Amino acid sequence: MTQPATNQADRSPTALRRSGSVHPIVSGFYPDPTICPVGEDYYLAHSSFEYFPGAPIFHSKDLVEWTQIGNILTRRNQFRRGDGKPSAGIYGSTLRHREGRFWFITTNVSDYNAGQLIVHTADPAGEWSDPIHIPEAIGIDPDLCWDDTGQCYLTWHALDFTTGEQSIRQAPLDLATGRFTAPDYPLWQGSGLPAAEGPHLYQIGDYWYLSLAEGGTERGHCITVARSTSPRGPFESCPSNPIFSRRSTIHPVQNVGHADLVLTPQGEWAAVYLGVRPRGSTPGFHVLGRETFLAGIEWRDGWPVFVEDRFDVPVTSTDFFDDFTSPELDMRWIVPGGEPATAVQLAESGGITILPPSSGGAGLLCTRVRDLQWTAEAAISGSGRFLLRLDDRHWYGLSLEAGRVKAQARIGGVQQDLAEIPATTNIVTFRIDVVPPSSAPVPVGDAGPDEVILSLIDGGMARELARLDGRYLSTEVASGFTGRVLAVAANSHPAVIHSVSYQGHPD
Ligand code: 6LW
Repeated sequence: MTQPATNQADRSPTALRRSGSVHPIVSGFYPDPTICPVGEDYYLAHSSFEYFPGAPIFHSKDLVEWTQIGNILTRRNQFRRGDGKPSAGIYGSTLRHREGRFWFITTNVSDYNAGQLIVHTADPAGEWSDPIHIPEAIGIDPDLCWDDTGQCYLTWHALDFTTGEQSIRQAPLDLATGRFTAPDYPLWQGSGLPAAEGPHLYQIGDYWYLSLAEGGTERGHCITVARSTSPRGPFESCPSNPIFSRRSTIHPVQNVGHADLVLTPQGEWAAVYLGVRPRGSTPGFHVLGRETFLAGIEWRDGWPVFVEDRFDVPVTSTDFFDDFTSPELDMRWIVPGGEPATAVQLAESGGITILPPSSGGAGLLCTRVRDLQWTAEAAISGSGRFLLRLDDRHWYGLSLEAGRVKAQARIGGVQQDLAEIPATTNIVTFRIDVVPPSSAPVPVGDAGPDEVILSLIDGGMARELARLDGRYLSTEVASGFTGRVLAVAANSHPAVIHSVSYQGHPD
């Protein structure tokens, strides 16, 4: 039986919408959060899958307001490309700080035979080290902890990528070499639900607490915990597991799991965790990927209890205007399966040239969508595309080539031109609007999560070329672990992108 995560008397949708747990602290496709405190500061990192640079890292002073300070994996020798397929690449991770140094351990599933991957640094906003691989630890979701003797332990979700056999395992680790200093062994395997993942160990008082995500990262996701007097176990399962879940509830944030606990300088505990905001008629469609949320943690009878509305999380602006005049690309820009340096040339007069894939580059540049409703525009000349994409088989967009403007859609194996008109100016401005669905998601309705409007700005007015159901750009339809991104791309010729603007429209 799940303990009531809070003592809220009123759990109606209206009441829940007022609770601070409705808004993410980092909105958009920033999943698998891992957090560490350093003095009065907090640092937060995320999985990033096939996108490069990988593992975005954020900073905060209050756990609520976060600013991205960089990406951890910025060199290909840290993040070997592999097949670059959708939802491959960088999975769940752990960020820790010890004796003046930051440690980040993760899995590149595009290079899974290399085992877990560790990088470290003294400056989290700067360059991180070359990788230390741990070939004895095949699987995902690695965690690092240290006991009072300074012995480091690697705990991870051992996964045989061919047989699918899986378990939570641990080994004492030599961080300098990435080698086990003794054979690995099984640890607590969770409360019995499938997909026990995301292990994190914390030494708190007389106990070592081991938290897990169980149930899989969909609607059955939950957080469980066990404790022991040793990091090696044996572990005692919490009698009220799962200690946090939204399964079988009407809460607007679902799929909650994959938590990491953090101790504040004031001696209180909190937790970051992932969740999704599904919209539309059943089964509900989430389009921004898994986002990062914040809860308080109270201790009752020696066990952690989630207090989901401890923090009031405001909606913060995610708006931007980029004319690419800065000497380097802004850290928001990422490339699926490739690297910006081979896809993009900064033009001296501002703007960028995106080279077509035939040149050997990825042919596009992306940035995460961070709001449920928003408007974006891109000024393009010559040849080019402006897309809302989930992956290379699920996207809606506008294309300029040979003086012709097209609205297009790709859903799975089907691609369709939806409208075609002549371009009326050398530099065209494409606009994408995402708005609520026109049909209300009544209990038995068939509404998608939103509608995507593709327009050409013509004579200062938005000329609508297509209006599409957003459900086909959701994770429930496309599958995988990522979320929507905005993309500017080349056609068969190089694209000149003069500027991109984005404006969120909060609920
Ligand atoms: C993550 C693991 C998971 O590493 O999905 O569903 C993986 N659970 O914890 C990618 O987010």
